[in-house]
Amino acid sequence: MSERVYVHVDCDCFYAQCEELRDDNLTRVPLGITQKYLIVTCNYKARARGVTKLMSISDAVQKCPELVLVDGSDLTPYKAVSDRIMDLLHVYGNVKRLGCDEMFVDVTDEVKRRLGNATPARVMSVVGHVWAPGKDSCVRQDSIHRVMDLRAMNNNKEEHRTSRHRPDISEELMEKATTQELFVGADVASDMRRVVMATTKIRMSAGIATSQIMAKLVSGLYKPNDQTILLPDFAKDFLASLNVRVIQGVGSVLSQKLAAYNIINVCDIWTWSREKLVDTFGEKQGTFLYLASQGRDPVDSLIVADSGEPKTISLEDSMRICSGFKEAKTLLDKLSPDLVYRIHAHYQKYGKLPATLTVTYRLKEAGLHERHACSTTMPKRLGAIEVSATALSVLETKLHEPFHLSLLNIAAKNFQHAPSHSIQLKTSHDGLIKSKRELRMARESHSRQDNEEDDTSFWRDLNDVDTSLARPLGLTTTKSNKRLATAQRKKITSFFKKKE
Ligand code: DCP
Ligand code: MG
Repeated sequence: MSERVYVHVDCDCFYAQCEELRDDNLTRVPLGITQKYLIVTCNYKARARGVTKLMSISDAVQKCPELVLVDGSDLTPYKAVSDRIMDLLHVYGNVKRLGCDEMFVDVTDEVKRRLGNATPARVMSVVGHVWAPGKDSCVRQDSIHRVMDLRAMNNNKEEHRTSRHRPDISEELMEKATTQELFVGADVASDMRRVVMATTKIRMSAGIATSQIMAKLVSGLYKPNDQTILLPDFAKDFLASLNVRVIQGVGSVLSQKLAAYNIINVCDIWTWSREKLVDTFGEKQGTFLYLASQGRDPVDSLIVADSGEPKTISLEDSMRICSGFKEAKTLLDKLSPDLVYRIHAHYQKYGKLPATLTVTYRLKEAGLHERHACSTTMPKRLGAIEVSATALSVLETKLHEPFHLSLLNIAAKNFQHAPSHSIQLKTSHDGLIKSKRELRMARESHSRQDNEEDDTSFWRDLNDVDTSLARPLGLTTTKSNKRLATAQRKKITSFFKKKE
């Protein structure tokens, strides 16, 4: 096989599905999962009512007054489901995790195995969709908050049930080995989705392509619970009119740089030679842009066999303002017990402990993507108090009061097989913290101040959204948070009462 075959999978409304697993009643209602003042995701019933991911709670409730809200600030159950899915996918090839609910799988060897040594017999029927340029090919952005979430314009489930999923593809293209291999790749993707569904009850969508970049872009076209193939011959057609931001790896800083040269859409990159891109953006970024604009991955992007072991464990919190070491300490005291808990879980699974503690902060006046990181040695006595104190002393070497932080992140890195006597791992309880309640108690026992805001996702730094910008008026104070929480509770209680 000359090309690789990649499958990108992405769970549908992931946190919402996880909550539906915990409570079947939630499958029957429009459901929004909240963190602070945002709907981080919502089920497809809610989406049909105009609710979108990352909409403020107040806007969402206005759009859909029946919306049932569930707090999603404890990520432990979502992480557990994510890990189970990851384990199931290893059977099909090397897996790379991209976010909590999305993964790439290199299924090249599995496709080879299914094809045997024979020249691929012509596969006539294909599972899911094949994207091809033409009258039905338009794509749109799913919500204003996420440029990279693309959906097919003609994503009408009723229509698809009756229509053919395969557009007209020339005989010549059908004969190509790559086309046939991708069709077999689609079978593999379909098996993966079926196994994940049968084992975890989680629905996923998938994209199948010869590059990771394209597999990811087409994966959500027919969400929920469907899949799409992109043939390499159509990659440029697909990319032409899309904003450069859809390319994974083009963030807001790079897209602004590109805009300064009038490069807005992917096809604008094509007017530049590879040499000119390298001269202007440097060897690495220039080559990346050149290849990505053609739907090709960077040269070093092969997915290597991975034990699934995370390299970093991090937690962070964004806040409106933190303007002194006292407030920073309160935040660190809140984050540290969870970090220690996760280090403990990591130690139990992989037998490794982190040697480095990194503190990252964002200054309010600086840009959204400007973060400062500083590292130190992990304290020998690895407990929440010690971690918090070490993190604070690192901050003290970098900052002078008054300062204005809008984000604080603490991370454990550089995991090593440590002799058990070299570090004393000290969770906040005697033994492993098991339940959500215990975790909360551990957090509270280290938090001097009664702070209502929960820590944000350790996956949150995958997001390009400045949550502080989305904060709606009227939901910013502790009082209104309390009112909101009470309103949410009432809504949920009344929903279940009605059900009975
Ligand atoms: N998430 C989050 N904060 C964000 C974006 C997402 O906490 N800014 C969480 C909630 C999502 C999960 O990550 O459930 C996965 O993100 P996706 O973008 O894949 O969204 P969903 O899986 O919820 O929906 P979709 O069906 O569009 O994939
Ligand atoms: Mg998803």
